[in-house]
Amino acid sequence: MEDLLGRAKYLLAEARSICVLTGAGVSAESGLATFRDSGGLWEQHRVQDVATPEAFERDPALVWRFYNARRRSGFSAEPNPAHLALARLEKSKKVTILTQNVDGLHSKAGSRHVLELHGSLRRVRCTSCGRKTEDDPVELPILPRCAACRGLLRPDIVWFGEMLDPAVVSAAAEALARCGLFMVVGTSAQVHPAASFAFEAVERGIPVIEVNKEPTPLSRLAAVSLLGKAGELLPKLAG
Ligand code: BV8
Ligand code: ZN
Repeated sequence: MEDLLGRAKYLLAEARSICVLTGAGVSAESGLATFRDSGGLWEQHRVQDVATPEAFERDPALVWRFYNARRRSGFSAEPNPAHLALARLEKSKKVTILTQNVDGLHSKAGSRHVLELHGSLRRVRCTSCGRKTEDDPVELPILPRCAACRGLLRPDIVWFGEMLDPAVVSAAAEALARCGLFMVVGTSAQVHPAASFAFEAVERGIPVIEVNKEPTPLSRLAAVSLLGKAGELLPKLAG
């Protein structure tokens, strides 16, 4: 492991511009549940019941109860040493974070260039007029209504089967095109198109450092795959 850490440190020292793709594992040590691990969110809820547009059409109250609970835990969570190490990296490197997380913890830790690929728990969007708002109370009434037009509000989150915001995707593609190192932290690398950015980096010959508690489909393609907790490894790697 020391050798691998040394190799990762070398790759990091060499790079001026870095992209970091993060997933639920980076927030696990902040006390937030991941999705696909044992005890994760998808063990307690079926994806089709809470994270698709069809689920929201069928039973918006069920979906809102799920997201009110996520808002409760997400709003009170604090960044952990992994988020803080990534934020500190910005002092010496150009860092763009591509996160699949909707918890806002990278920004809370001080990272300034964060692309939220799957939206944000803090924002809601009107299903009638499209108006977006944030900083509502933590728990929204069921069912929450738009202040402008009384339309039904939904979480401003990208559900399965929905398109990612094209502006966010193109900003991520630009960051990927100019980076000299791609890091992947705490994601099972199974959800696309988010995971595709990491595979695209491999195809372009950009070195990839992966940090994860367990191997993923990306591990054998990465230049260095570090197995362990993000909150322990990232401070060692990034200083
Ligand atoms: C779309 C929001 C176009 C909810 C989420 C190509 C191939 C195959 C399938 C597809 C494909 N392209 C599209 C698809 C379909 C689908 C998809 O990817 N399906 C997969 C699962 C088969 N994708 C889509 O639908 C996307 N849209 O493609 O649009 C389109 C549109 C219409 C018609 C056709 C095409 C939209 C995807 C958005 C999904 N939204 N959720 C919410 O958050 O409330 S996904 C959900 O998964 C979360 O957002 C989460 O961020 C994301 C990824 O999960 P991870 O973050 O990786 O979490 P996971 O639990 O899996 O893993 C945690 C990891 O951390 C583990 O590896 C664990 O070992 C590690 N870990 C744990 N603790 C630690 C740790 N590591 C380090 N330290 C620790 N302490
Ligand atoms: Zn409205």
